[in-house]
Amino acid sequence: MTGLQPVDFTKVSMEGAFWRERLDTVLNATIPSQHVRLVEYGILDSLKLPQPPPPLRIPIRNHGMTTQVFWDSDIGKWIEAASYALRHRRDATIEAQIDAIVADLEKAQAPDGYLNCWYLGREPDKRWTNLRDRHELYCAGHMLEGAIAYYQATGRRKLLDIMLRYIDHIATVLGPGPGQKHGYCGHQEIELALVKLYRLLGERKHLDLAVYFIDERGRQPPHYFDVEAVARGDDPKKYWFKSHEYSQSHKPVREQDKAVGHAVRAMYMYTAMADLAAELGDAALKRACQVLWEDVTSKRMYVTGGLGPSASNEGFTEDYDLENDTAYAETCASVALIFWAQRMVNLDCDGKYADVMELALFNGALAGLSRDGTHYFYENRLESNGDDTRWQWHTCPCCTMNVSRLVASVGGYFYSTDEDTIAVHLYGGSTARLDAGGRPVTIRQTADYPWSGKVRIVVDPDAPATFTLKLRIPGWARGETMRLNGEPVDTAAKTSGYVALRRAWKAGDTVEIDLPMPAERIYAHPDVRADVGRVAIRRGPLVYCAEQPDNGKLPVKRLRLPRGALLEPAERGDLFGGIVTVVADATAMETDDWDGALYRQTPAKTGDAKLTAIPYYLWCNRGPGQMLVWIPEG
Ligand code: FUB
Ligand code: ZN
Repeated sequence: MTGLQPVDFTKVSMEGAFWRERLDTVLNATIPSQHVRLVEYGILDSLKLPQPPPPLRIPIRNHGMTTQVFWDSDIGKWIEAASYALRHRRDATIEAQIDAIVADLEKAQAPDGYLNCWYLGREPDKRWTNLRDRHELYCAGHMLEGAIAYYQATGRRKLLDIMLRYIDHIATVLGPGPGQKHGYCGHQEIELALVKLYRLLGERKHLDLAVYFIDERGRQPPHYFDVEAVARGDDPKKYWFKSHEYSQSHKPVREQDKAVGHAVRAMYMYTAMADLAAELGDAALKRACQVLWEDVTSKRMYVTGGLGPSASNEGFTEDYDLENDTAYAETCASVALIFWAQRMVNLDCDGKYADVMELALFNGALAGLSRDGTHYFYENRLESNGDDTRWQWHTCPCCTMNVSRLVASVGGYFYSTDEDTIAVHLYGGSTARLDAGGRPVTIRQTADYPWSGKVRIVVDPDAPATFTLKLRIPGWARGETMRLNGEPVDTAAKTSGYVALRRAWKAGDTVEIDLPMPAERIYAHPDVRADVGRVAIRRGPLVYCAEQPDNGKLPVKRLRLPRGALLEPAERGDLFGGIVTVVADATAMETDDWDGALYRQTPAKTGDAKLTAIPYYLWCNRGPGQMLVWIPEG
């Protein structure tokens, strides 16, 4: 495998207030409450086979699908999140809950290894007839990730063995051989799960299957999804989503240079491509990832790290089409962008990837989870009229467990290593037990990140050792300083966003980094029509928004931020357990002299106002209300 290796989250203990709070909330509230919902909504019952299937809980919609088809994936994702929780602390209740699921899966599994509870329960003779829409392999991928995580947490193999049998079955049905279906999943996911399995067990057949799915995708003519549509008696021209761009199967993956279609599918696929580029040293796959990265981040990403403006395809549309009040920006897409960014940073150790990983983590993804840990956003608007509310559950609960598995394993995004390097990608109070080429090293970060950019890092190798410590200087940082044992370090000498300190490290060596965090204005490219004449506020890694509860009775949408107004950070111990807000002298458009007119010849008068902005990820925790990320300027 080429490049850096990520450091497992179990090696990084989160101690700083910010991540400790989010992590404890997810462990104590989110993951247990998700199990309650899986029971309440009949999702776990769907594993209890054989039995006559009850009526659908979620009716078939006009595109011929019910999200109930992929309930197995929701269960797999919960097992994964819950298993990560177990690696923080064992919990007999959670283990019993997972074991009960495993017992049901064991009973449900067909003698040939097949295991998809939708098909086994409802359409037993239609297995593998609609890879395009029906998520069979997607479900297998998530269940496999759950099985790997549970095995790693407890050493219990039953679920892993069940899934190994299923994967063997999949490899007999699908593949390049005669008599096999030359198909792949309409919703990518299994590819990255198979790479995880390969990394766990080292069996080449699992990597080969991932390679097959990636290489076969988009090969045509004929297109596999059209062939299977005809075979099941459907007209491929009547495909609801019209184009195979929806599932990124419109051309072979190495030829793709634009991020198109469904955003979560795209991100999972790019993640697997980057994984395979690292495993195989495949330069063409790596190049495709780099080209797609530039496309996504230079023309198709929200300032929050959200992806996909459109609800109709849950994904990408046109360059610079980044509407705010209708933004889809699914939580899953930001979570999956973090996965992809992590793979890219390990391929190249370039800070531009870590910058986006951090952006999506603190903004697009975290916004998906409420402060109490039991309410969610699926769509992440960047502007609200006050009609958005967080929900407790969803007919499509994919985002809930994506955000819990992310937060439960957040320490895994902080570091990576190779035999001679420890790279620090993220900052935050933590203690990490790492290994630089067989030399054990403890790294302690003391920081009040993301509220302050002052970070103190103590490096404690078990025995003096020579290696390179790479420290990321975030792309947003200006005027940063660094000291090593009190001596200034020239941060201008950084390469690709990282300062590399190579030396014989000894216990107690200390690096102090100061990343000044002024609140600053961000402007969008002029072709982002939705943001013309508007400005966003960012401080460090956090994007801010103006939300109604902090801005009095005046509707937030009437606020304007003058170009010259000072943006002042303000510590607010009374809000959300202690945060930094940004305040500014603003103006507000007045309406009291409009006398009911809709139009008139003169613009609205403006009066003085005060603007208070909070971190975007915290919005809509005090009930619905107006919210703006992009504030009109002037
Ligand atoms: O289709 C499975 C998941 O549900 C997708 O990743 C989400 O976008 C939602 O459609
Ligand atoms: Zn989702």
